[in-house]
Amino acid sequence: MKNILVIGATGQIGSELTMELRSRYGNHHVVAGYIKGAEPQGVLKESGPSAIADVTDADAVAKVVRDYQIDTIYNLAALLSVVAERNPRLAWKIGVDGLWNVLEVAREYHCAVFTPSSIGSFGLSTPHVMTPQDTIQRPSTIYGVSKVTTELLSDYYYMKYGVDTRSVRYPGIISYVTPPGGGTTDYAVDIYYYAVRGEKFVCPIKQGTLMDMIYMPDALHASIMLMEADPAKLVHRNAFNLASMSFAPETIYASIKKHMPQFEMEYRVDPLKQHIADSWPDCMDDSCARQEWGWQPKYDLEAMTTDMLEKLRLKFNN
Ligand code: AKB
Repeated sequence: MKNILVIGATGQIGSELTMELRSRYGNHHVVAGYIKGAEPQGVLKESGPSAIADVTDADAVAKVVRDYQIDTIYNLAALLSVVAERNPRLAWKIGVDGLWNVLEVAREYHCAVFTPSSIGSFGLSTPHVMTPQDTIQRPSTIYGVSKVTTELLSDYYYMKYGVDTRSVRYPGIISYVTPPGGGTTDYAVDIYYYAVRGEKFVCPIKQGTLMDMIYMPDALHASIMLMEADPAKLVHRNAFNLASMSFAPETIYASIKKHMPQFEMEYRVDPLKQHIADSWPDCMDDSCARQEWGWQPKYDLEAMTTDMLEKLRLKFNN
């Protein structure tokens, strides 16, 4: 990777991935791609180049790729599961038609492409415990349908045109920097904000609902590691199960309570979020990622809670 374009650079993952890539490859080698109305701010804007890169406009993406001699694209443009369910057409336009545009540009300009998939690519008929790498993928959400399609389309471009496509199935990502917007796993981020602000948390997910989660530093590390991996060792490409920790609401609550005994939580289940959560794995088997490119997470729930609380206290000055 010499010159990298991050599409969706001002989003939850993109804002941190862009900065991490800049620290590794040099500020001027990483372009923050954004859409109108979501311009980079602060250090993201000042530390390196940025350009409009809207996946629904193939010419605009091609121009950035040409202007900056891009050889690797991180395509993070997507709507998360809950918002996608409210606007399925837009979710498809960004997630699938957008990827098609990116892959066409990548084919023409010989770029490698990373397009994340998700635990959302699985459905009720998928084995929920230690979900295998290769298994049933019949999701019931448009988010899942588009994620399965992006996995297949990425494989297709690799097989037919030799485009170097790679991907992981992200669990719910937890971070203290940029809040997520409209995901089913967002509760596991929100809960820390409520705890640090000293407020009671109302959990939209039922007790006992297990989902895979990952702390942002591990998610970033995995995404970069995979793109740097030796292609000769990759049996799979789109997309690797990526696991780190799996917990239910009562477990993350207990983890926070160890640091803040006065913290309170009650349940008020959101039917849409619960329906989506119930269709996703309890925990994935990520042994292919471990074997093929050496994936190994650093954070478990306790280490993440300690770091999240510390960083959020600094952020809110309390
Ligand atoms: C969501 O909840 O929609 C995302 C995901 C797990 O893909 N965080």
